[in-house]
Amino acid sequence: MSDHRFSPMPGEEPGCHLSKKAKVCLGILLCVLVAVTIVAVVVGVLKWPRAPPHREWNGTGTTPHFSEIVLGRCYTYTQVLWPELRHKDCGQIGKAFTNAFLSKDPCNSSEQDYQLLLKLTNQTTPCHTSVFWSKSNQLAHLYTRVQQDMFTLEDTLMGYIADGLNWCGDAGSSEMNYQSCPHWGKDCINNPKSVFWDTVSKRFAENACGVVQVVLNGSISNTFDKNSTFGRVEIHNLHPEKVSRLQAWVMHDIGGVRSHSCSSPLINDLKFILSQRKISFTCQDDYRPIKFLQCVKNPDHSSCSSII
Ligand code: N1C
Repeated sequence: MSDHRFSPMPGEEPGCHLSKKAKVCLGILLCVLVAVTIVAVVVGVLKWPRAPPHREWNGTGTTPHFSEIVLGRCYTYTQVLWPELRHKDCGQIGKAFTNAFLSKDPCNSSEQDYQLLLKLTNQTTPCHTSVFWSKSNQLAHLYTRVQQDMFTLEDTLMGYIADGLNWCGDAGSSEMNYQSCPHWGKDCINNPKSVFWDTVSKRFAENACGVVQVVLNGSISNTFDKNSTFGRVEIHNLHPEKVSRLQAWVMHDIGGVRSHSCSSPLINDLKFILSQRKISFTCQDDYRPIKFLQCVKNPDHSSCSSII
């Protein structure tokens, strides 16, 4: 008969036949193994190839939650404000926007980078509705907010999405740089944001037709600046076959200085450029509908009591 023993014999240790010495050795071996594993894990974590840190620039970094803001603004514009554009694919637009600058050298941005984004956001606005501006951002937008049939670039889908945001990436990383972005003057001119505004401003001007308007700031020294986006990009991209006239409104701050008016040589420079481009030009100081808006903010100023 076979020996079916389930309990140890007297004096025999249950289930284990190792000597005490062997057990100590095994314990030490186990400890060494655990220690080696811990060291290996720590070294592995420390030496794991991590994305190199972003370069440091002099400009403000990418706006926090950039992608979410772009997506939210796109849906607000296409689903709420202009439902005739509800067919626009905001997911694609968001991707095209980030792909335009992610994993790329932020000092080597080009018009080409934004071509898909431009295509996805194309939009036609009626003739006689384009409003350009230079150094008069707030006032020009107050004007088009009241005159709802007029459009600044920021009243179009692309301008609405990007207005006030910052963005840049890095050639060595697929992430956005939230710390800093190249500054136009201190780092490089071909940065993603400057190239973007030049590119979309060019398209905005190319698409304009009929009588177009520009709101200029007559209370600063560079009322018309040949190096501004308006002076450098937009006036040179208006199509004379489509644009019959540029109407300038030279606005002066309420109670502010009058640095330039329609009769200033600076405004003549603008007139001259347009005459060369075969576009007629008219100019008016302190256009009443816009002056009214300035007066809403300064109702007690003496210059506001006589405009009605
Ligand atoms: O350089 P600017 O003005 O003459 O540019 C304004 C001009 C407008 O007519 C717009 O169509 O160019 C277009 N444009 C914008 O719409 C825009 N939104 C925000 C140009 N720039 C725009 N920004 C930012 O303001 C951008 O960062 C750019 O550098 C400034 C230019 O403002 P500006 O000098 O007063």
